[in-house]
Amino acid sequence: MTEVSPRRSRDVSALVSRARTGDPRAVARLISLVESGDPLLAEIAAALAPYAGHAQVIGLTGSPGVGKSTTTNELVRALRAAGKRVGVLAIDPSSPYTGGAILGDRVRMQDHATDAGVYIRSMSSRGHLGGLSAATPAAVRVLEGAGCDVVLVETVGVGQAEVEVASLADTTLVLLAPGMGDAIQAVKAGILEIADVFVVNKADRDGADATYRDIQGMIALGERAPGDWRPQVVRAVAYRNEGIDDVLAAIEKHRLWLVESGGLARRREARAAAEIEAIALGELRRRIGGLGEDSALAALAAQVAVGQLDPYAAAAQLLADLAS
Ligand SMILES: Nc1nc2c(ncn2[C@@H]2O[C@H](COP(=O)(O)OP(=O)(O)O)[C@@H](O)[C@H]2O)c(=O)[nH]1
Ligand SMILES: [Mg+2]
Repeated sequence: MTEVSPRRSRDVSALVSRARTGDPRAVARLISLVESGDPLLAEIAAALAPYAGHAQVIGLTGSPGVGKSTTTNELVRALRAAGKRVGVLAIDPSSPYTGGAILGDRVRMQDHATDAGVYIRSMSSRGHLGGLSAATPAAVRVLEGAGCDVVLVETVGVGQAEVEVASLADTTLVLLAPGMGDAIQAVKAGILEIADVFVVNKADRDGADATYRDIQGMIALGERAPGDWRPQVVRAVAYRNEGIDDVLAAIEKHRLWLVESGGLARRREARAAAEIEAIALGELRRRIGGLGEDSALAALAAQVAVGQLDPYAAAAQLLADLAS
């Protein structure tokens, strides 16, 4: 089958149709297009819109080496056994498509390399035109469009962007491991607030009980209104496939809570709002342009620099010009 290189609208719909049948090359092409901020992005989004909201989106975050990819691999195995179609997005903070982490992810996830019911894709968190916060939801929509029942998004919980991405999931898992000071780090990085389920992985190691107690203690200190979700904590030894059923049970419990409390719709609306905002801000930035010689911004900057205009008035004028 020849590669469709979409230059025109009818190519986009052909590509989306092929992705709908689960054609992995069409899915790969669509994700590449959304990742690169292709001019056809808006058309792709329009073609995918009818399929939004079908997939359960699960985020996994935590420090490097804590066992996210191993856990993802085992979750994929369990979900496949349950007959689900699964998509995996591994967001990597290192340079695009190289870096040891992605190679490692590939190795750990290659159990599923020949399974047509699984689509695995690494995305770099660097160099996105619309930013990670725009590219990731778009990639999730591609996978939804391709008929995935569950989309797992693995992000390294180090930067704010990664935390934001994880928080855009329906259910967010935060992985901890003994002896990494992770519980304390999690609080510092604001990860505690986004966690629906904590997984104390590497429970085969010394200190797992202490980590488990630490995180339970921190959850107990958190303020919650009646009816709010209380984060679950489960132990796992991912590389031996131990505790994975407990992780899935906690995810399911959270999913039921989301449905019953109306939290699912709220989260998905928040996700859509963040997506719209990222796109609109990206567009604004594009329209304002750089400091090109003849840009409106450059002219205003010249006035502000010599005190002819204050920066607030200049910004107001810039926005007014954009609106007109
Ligand atoms: N001792 C122990 N090691 C594990 C466990 N789960 C994963 N690992 C190992 O930890 C290392 C990092 O795992 P990986 O899944 O790549 O972590 P990630 O960076 O969070 O994606 C690998 O060598 C795994 O084999 C576990 O439950 N116990
Ligand atoms: Mg990994």
